[in-house]
Amino acid sequence: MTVPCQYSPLVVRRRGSSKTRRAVGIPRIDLSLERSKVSELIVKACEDIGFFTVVNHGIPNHIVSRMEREGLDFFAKPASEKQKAGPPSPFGYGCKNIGFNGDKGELEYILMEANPVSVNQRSNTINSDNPKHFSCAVNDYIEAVRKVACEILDLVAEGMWVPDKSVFSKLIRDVNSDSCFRINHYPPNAHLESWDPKTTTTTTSSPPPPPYPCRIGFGEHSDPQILTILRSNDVGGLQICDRGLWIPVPPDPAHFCVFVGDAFQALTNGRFRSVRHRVLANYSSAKPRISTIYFGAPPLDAWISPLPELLSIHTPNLYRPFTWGDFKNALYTTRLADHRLDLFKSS
Ligand code: GA4
Repeated sequence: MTVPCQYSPLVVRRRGSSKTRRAVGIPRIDLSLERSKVSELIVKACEDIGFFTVVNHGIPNHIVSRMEREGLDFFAKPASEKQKAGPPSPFGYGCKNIGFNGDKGELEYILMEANPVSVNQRSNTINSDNPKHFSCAVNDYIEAVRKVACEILDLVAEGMWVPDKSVFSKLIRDVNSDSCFRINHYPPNAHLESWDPKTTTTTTSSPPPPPYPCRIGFGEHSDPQILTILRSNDVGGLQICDRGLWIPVPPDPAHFCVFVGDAFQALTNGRFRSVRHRVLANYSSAKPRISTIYFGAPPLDAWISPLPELLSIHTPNLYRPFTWGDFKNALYTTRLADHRLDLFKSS
């Protein structure tokens, strides 16, 4: 599917002569600020759009850059090599097919369970020359990102004045947590990639102007888990949906994007909104986009029921009780864009 690639003038301003585009309305939260302020800002962002970015998160640069390098090395391999790690069932290497129900996207990916035993096993097919390199990079990265995810969940509990501050984080800290990890790789913009100023016959020194035909890299959806933490290189393409408007998220390799997932929406009885998002491929860069994504999920047998503090006669439970396992079963019978939580609404 091809979609218009330009930014909407309604939501993006150009500032001064700099080329940076700043989306209006995307909360950017500095985790080093005063704790009560940070928790207030996080709760507000989860309620307003279900999305924010964080800076000063404390994840060391070397962990992030080693992860990116391992990912890029894998995707640079010949197709026949990469296919040894696939097809995804649902874990493994995938190319263009997403899930089991016919969804397609302009990307390649690796999907795996976010625990060291599974990561170590899978690394043998991903980097057979040096599986330890890959598994260490992934395990260190997941550990660092999970820590930030837990910290954010504790801040949420504090900001909502919930007595048990670890009520959310303990779900993803659990040894049986069903969290997963994904590396997505989107192709570069072929128009820019093939443009070479030395060989061009035109008199201009700039590449062909936009709009470029953009393709869907990863189609519109909400994440099913509790919290998602995404980091990308400096290539854009991610868009979040806020009140029907698609808002581009300016790429920044130093920040992490945080998404409220469906399970968090249910745990907060709809007070938080899981954010719908998508990624456009062939966007604005001659470089591929690479993103690493941690999906924090509870154990399969954990109940996803709202905190009692959030229920009252005026705010009854919006969803019937279900376990994360029940939700996962429903997940694989649906299409990417489906509103899966609706299947669990109370009658
Ligand atoms: C979307 C979020 C995560 O990437 C993911 C995806 C999963 C997959 O790629 O296997 C799903 C998708 C995601 C939701 C609906 C089903 C399952 C593809 C798909 C069509 C890993 C997840 O947990 O749910």
